Amino acid sequence: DQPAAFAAVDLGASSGRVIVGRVGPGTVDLTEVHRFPNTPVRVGGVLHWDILSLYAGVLHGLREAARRTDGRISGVGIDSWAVDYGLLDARGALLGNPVHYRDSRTDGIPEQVYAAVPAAELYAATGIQHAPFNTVHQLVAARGTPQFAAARRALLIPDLLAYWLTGEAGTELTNASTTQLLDPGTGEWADGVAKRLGIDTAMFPPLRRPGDHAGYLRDDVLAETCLAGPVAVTAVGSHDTASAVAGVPAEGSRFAYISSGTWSLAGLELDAPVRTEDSRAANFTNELGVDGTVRYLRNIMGHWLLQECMRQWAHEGRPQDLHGLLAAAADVPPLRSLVDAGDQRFLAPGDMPRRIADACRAAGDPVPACPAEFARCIFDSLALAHREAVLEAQRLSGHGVDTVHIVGGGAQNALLCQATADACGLPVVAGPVEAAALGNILVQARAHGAVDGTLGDLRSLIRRTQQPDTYLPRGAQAWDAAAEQMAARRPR
Ligand code: ADP
Ligand code: LRH
Repeated sequence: DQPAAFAAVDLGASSGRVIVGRVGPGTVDLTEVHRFPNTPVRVGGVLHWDILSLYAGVLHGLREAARRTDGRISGVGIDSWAVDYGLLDARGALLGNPVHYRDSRTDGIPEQVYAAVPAAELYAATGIQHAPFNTVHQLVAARGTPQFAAARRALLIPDLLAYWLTGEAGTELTNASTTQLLDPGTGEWADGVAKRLGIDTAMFPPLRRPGDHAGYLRDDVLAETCLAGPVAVTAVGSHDTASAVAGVPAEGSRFAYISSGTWSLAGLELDAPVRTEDSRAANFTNELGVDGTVRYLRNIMGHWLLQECMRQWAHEGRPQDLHGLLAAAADVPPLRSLVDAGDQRFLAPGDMPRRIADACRAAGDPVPACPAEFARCIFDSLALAHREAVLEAQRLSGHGVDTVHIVGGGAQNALLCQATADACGLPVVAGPVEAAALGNILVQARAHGAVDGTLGDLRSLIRRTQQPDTYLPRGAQAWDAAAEQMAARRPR
């Protein structure tokens, strides 16, 4: 008997992938069947996601999944980046391309939001960090436009794709928590604050939880992908970071995680949200995870800093090869130039080398002079920000850790993994790279009865079937000094 096969659709900010996982008692075997670039498009001055191209990538991936499994997959689960949404009209047609969370339409909006609901109150109600891209700010920015007036429904990105695949609309809980309109304590909409902001949360269809049935692939989708029906779509942790944290191969609860891709999401898994004023001041967020967990974490700019440098260098006619750049960065002396990798000045797209150079100059650090020096500056800065997030999260939550897990594309970056181990003074366990797909697939497999158990049991299956790398910490003194310097630079 072949183990059951499930398809994970995992859309990251830099690429989308469809991964087939074969799951049975004691086995999880992943095959990437399709990967496609995720390239945003600026139209009329507004940065959009190319949602139809992404949907085409999903269909292509499902067709490829069918080819590899004789058309027989048991289920599909979808996860993607958080906060963004599409608006639908009364007949369910998409009104315009979803806007990218890095677009500038929310400039100045948080100030308007906080005038109506003070930041402290919004944090107490939702537990979500201040970030200009949160759905709440995007909805307030969109309010008053003809498009918004015509909208009857809002669907978060993975829910929109699931709607196109199944015809059924729902709002998956882990991603809903990133809207800054949900109470992470109750798992219900925070209607009190939403109303004061003129937002009707009923525009989001009913909530569903990871593991809930989310419909069956439509007949036209089955025909187009050559899959044999019925194929169930299961709600997974549809926020990619929720699925990635479910896919962390941790043992017990004394661990920190860093989901390292376009962003670094660094923090802890807790039983309950931390909504103190200290926590708000430190800009920690309380997003919901699978099985009622809370992802208490900080957003750090992550590999975005490097991706945007690479885009700029290519634009200037001097493209860089990632592997060559990583090797060259390893030869640059460490900790010479550091930037604050949490600084929202790095959020928008555009000439990243210049912004990094400006930040180094302003801090009195040597300005990186070549791509390898920029890369080193970025990895050291990320490692320092990882350390601060891991330490602060423990202090603010009272939950101690003895291991740091790095999952996602960045788990392949040995320089960053070692620097993070050194900076944190803790062992780093790196991998799996495709943790989000694993978390996605295991939640589906459990819903279908192909595996059973708690989140801890799913993680133990990952530990038994995947081979992570371990990086042991080497002397942390240089990092202690760097952390002090960085703290002294920040405005109080
Ligand atoms: P996202 O899900 O946000 O699109 P990923 O988890 O796919 O991101 O991670 C992408 C990042 O991983 C890239 O920006 C790149 O810097 C890093 N990465 C990818 N492959 C490698 C590799 N072989 N070695 C080191 N780093 C890598
Ligand atoms: C990572 C991610 C992150 C969010 C950001 C918008 O892909 O989902 O967790 O904060 O995108």
